[in-house]
Parts: sequence; structure tokens; C-alpha cells
Amino acid sequence: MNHFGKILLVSFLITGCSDDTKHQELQANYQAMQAELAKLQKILLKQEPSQHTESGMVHSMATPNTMGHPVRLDTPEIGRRADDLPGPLNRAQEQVVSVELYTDELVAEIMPGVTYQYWTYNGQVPGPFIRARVGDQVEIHLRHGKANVAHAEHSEHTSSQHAAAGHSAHSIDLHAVIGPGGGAPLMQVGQGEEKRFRFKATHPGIYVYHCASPHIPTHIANGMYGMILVEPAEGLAKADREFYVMQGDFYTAGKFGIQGFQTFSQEKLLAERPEYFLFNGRVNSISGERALKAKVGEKIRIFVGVGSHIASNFHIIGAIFDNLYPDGAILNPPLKNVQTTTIAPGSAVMIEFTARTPGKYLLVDHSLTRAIDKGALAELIISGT
Ligand SMILES: [Cu+2]
Repeated sequence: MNHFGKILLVSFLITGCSDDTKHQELQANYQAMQAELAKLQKILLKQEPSQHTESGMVHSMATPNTMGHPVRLDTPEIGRRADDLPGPLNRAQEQVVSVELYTDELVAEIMPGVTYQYWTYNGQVPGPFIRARVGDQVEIHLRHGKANVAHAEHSEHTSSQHAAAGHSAHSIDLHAVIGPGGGAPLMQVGQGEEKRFRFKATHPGIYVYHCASPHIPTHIANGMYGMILVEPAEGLAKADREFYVMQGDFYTAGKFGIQGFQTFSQEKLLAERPEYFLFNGRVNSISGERALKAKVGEKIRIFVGVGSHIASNFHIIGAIFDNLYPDGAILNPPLKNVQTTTIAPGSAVMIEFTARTPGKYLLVDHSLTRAIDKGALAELIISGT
């Protein structure tokens, strides 16, 4: 995979030509190489093509664990779609925005044949995209566990095992909140409990939220993060497409690609040595049918954040960011014509650009072993008008 992956990337990196025929030729070449890569992956990892289904469909595949026993999947899809975010608010008045959140620990596929127990807001990684306007009162309602579902129905763990596993409480700290702990001291929610609190959205920006219950880095590493956008009073400039992307690092006991159920490695977390770098929760969460999609000439806006612990060097191969709002600072004038941006853990950026040439573009962490060998790869597909 490494060898082919590198050839593939180099071939893609040199496709920066303006000649259409040559571009199409290189595109075809790239696609053929991708098919080769897929075949090679299948041989190396002895894996079948992904059988992920879309929301609502139950995944029938049982994944063997390292002992050869089937591991039950709690959900067929852990990755939130990049187009799963509310649209622009377009309102002149402040209002109360109610946000319904629940926490859930779910075994899901991190890649085909590899399962992991994620800790989530609302069953997916990242958590829901929250959208408010400056001046709004945002009311967060957080429930520990899914409504009307006894914990035993979705987990084989007893309460004491639950506590021993380190998630006897979950909570939320929103970086859009001004006040101690970003709301977390008010929102420590034990098993079976629910709590709510309200805050006024005072500062327009794009912010991260995350769980802040002990051991906090573990809760975050397991997937408990999301984003909240506080729009300025006049709203954002019009865009044709908006997308929601969050990079996260994951710490499995087995190395990247090792099949079966993988436990969490606290040792790797403390050593800052993740096995996986992922966009929206799993390998290939944003590709194929779930890729970012737009047409030539459309203005694309992407909110990109880092949920967990390692900064991203975010880049789109073949694109230049017309406008970059670094560090969530959407009120500042944007930086123009940016190639790559660093996104700190617990931070987010807003990127805008217009695609001029049809084809497939890759979103990567430009520390490229993360993209080629550890999962930090997503697709943007631009179609002709
Ligand atoms: Cu938590």
C-alpha cells in the first residue's frame, strides 16, 4: 500500500496543468492507479470491499475479532456525512436555539474489518453541527444515553464496568461559551441523567465543543467533539455549498489496518502516537457516494476543525483557498490564496474557494504519511456545469 500510495500521490501532485486533454488523461491514469491500489489493499489486508450502507439500513456484517469470534456492530455508520449541517440562518432577530444531545458508546467499523468502541454525541463522529446567530440564547440539553433506551440494550457492560471504562459521566465544554469550563461544570451528566444549560452567543466565530469529563483526553480521543458556528448578525456571505469536516486522531491497540476488534490504547494516547488520523470518524468516511460534491463555478465553503489532540496541516490537492479564516476568526478579513493551513487541536477554520476544473480533489493532512498510511484522506468531486 505504501509504495503504490506514494506513486499515486506523486502522480496526482504533478497534475497541475491547464491543458484539458492532458488533465483528463492524467485523471484516467489516476483512476486506474486507484483501482490498482484498491486491489493491492485487498490482498495485503485480506479485506473485502466496504459494505457500508446509508443511514437507516442495518449493517448485517459480523466482524471477526482477534480470536475469530464475531463482534456485534452497534451502528452501521459512525461517520457523520460532511453535508450534514444546518443551512444559513437568514434571520434578523435573536432567538432561543435548542440543541438536543445524547451520549452513546458504540462499536463500529473504523475501516472494513476493524472495529472500535467510539464514544459519541448523538451516535456519530463528529457530533452535530450547531448553528446559532450572535445574540441568540443557546440551550443545550444533554442526556447520558439515548432517550428511551435502557443502557443494557446497546451495551454488554454493567454499570460498574461502565464506570471502570471511564465514562460514568459525560459533559460538554463549548468554546463559544464565556465562563468557567465553557459550561462543563454545569453539565457533568451521570449515567441515566440529563441536564440543560443556556448561554448567550456573544462572539461570532467557528468553535469546537467537546466532552470534559475525566479522563478528558480519553473522552475526546474516542470521538466526543463537534463544532458550533456563531454567525454574525448580518450572516455569512452566500456560498453554494457548505461542508462540515473534523479531523481526529485515534489510538487503537493494534496498528493501522490490523483486523478485528481493537481496544483503546491509553499508552499510545499519552505518547501522542495515534494509529489513525481520520476525517469524520472513519477511514473513507468522506469518499465515493459520501464525497464532498460541487459543480464548476460554485463557491464552496468548508468548516474544518480538529477535535482531538494533534494539529492538522490541512490541504486540498489541486485547490487554493481563495479565502481562509484561520483560528475560527470569521470577523477578520480573510487570508487570500492559501495552500495549506495549520489547525490547532480545539480549533477550526473556515475555507472558501471556487473550483474551476472538473475532477477529483483530495483533502489531506499534508503531513502525508497521515493521509497515505493512516487514513487522513477525503474526496471532493467537482462536476462540469
Ligand atoms: Cu464523555
